[in-house]
Amino acid sequence: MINTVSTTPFEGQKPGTSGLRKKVSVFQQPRYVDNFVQSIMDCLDGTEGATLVVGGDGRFFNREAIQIVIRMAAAKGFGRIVVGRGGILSTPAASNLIRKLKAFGGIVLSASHNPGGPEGDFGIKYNVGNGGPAPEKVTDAIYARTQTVDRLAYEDAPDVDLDRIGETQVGGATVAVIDPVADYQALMETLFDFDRIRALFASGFRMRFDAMSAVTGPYAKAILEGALGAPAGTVVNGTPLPDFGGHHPDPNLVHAKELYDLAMSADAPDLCAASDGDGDRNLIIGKGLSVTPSDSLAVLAANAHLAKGYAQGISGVARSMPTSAAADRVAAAKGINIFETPTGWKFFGNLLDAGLVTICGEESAGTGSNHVREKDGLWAVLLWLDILAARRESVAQIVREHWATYGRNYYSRHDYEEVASEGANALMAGLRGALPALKGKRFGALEVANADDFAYHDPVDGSDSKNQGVRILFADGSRLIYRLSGTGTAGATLRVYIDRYVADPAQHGLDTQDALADLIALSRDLAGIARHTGRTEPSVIT
Ligand code: G16
Repeated sequence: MINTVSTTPFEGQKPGTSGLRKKVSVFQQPRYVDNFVQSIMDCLDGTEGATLVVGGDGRFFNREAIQIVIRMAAAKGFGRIVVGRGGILSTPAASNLIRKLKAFGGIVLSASHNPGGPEGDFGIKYNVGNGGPAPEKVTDAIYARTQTVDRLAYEDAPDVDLDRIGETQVGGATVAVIDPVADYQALMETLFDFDRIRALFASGFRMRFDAMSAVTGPYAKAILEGALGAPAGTVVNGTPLPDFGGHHPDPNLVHAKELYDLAMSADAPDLCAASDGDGDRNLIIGKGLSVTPSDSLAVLAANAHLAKGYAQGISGVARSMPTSAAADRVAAAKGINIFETPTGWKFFGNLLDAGLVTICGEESAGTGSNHVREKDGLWAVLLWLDILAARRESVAQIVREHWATYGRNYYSRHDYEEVASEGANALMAGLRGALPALKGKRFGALEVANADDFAYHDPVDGSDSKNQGVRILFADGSRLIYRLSGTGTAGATLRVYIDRYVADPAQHGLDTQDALADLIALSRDLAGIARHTGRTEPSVIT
């Protein structure tokens, strides 16, 4: 039986860079989740009897939200609702299941790398049938619906036992609770040479994988310690906790500091790696050398052919605009496609579907390929492992050789988190206003070759996305980029991306912040960061 109740819209249910993200307390308001999920349902046509994949990163409020999604999806007429046991599905595993099961779509409950627990963040994201995040035209339609939604429809049924593998009936829908790891692991076995990686571990190769008490624990334990024979204890913080153990599950040098310190110590393992809340980001650190996400993308693109899943070569690479141009040089050398898209994994979907690119990546610690339509943290770690197993060189050797071949992009992101929105908006408006006059201007040795607000024309569906970040491009190839984060939940986060290309190998050994010092100083002056935000230093440097 379907129960219908009336509702009134909530303000501000606009999906950001990656779905709707808010404080848990906001989502806990009666009807808040329900309104958003109903708005998703109201935008879907042809769901009768179709399959919906549902899962999340195990954070606080995951289970409650899943029960609401199940009742609403059943009322919508979905025939099969596939849920990961315990409500767990990493974002890439959800993407894989949507594709494998030819599902209509999926709902992923996660606020990714944002902190969890009752005081933390929660999020809901809708993925379409290709397994990827809904494109802007879909998220715009969902947002429009949230402003008019007036009725909520639920199948009248008790809660589903999420911890027991098996099937239950909820109205006309069969709810299948499945092992969240098995299908994902099977996919990884098709891409990588597990025997070769097993031999690497057997030869004494040491690794630490920090799952940050988030979703990748079960996946990493099964694959690294199980299938690949890495010693027990290789995976740390491997049990998903509703509050991520009180930590910020963001695999960067600030929030994974302990891992970084270990990698820089005398007793460092050969590889240190981490993933985030929902398992789509990755951090790669070799002995004494941390690999920037932009460099990691370039190295993976240059070496992917060593893995069996990419032995035929890759068709192209896509990177988000703020990501350094390191991958562009690999694409140029290989004579393959290169695309520059706005920030947000959703912009890669069409390029991957059309076969124009095989590998994608972002400066925000995301890398992935056409195996799914999300970025994939563990996939990136396994590709690195497979390359290390094939080359039998250290991470540092591989990266230094890469720089010697292609040149080095010194790259850093400075985040000014939780600043007042008015100041952040005024800063961006000021920059936009200054753009026309910037061209040709000199700042010391730096000359502005071009300055614009990035716009993207999707070559596949012809859509246009404007105002995607202010770019100041210098004559020597250096760049300063400014944008406001679309994933924060409090105030505004200003991101400043600083990029300098250095071809000469004799100059490749500098400290990154030193190599960028003049650009960093200019980034603050030019935008009036202290004046607009009251901050003289960034809160996070990656
Ligand atoms: C999401 C998006 C990424 C984006 C990142 C940061 O990642 O999927 O494409 O690069 O946010 O976005 P912003 O700079 O707007 O905060 P995740 O891992 O949070 O889902």
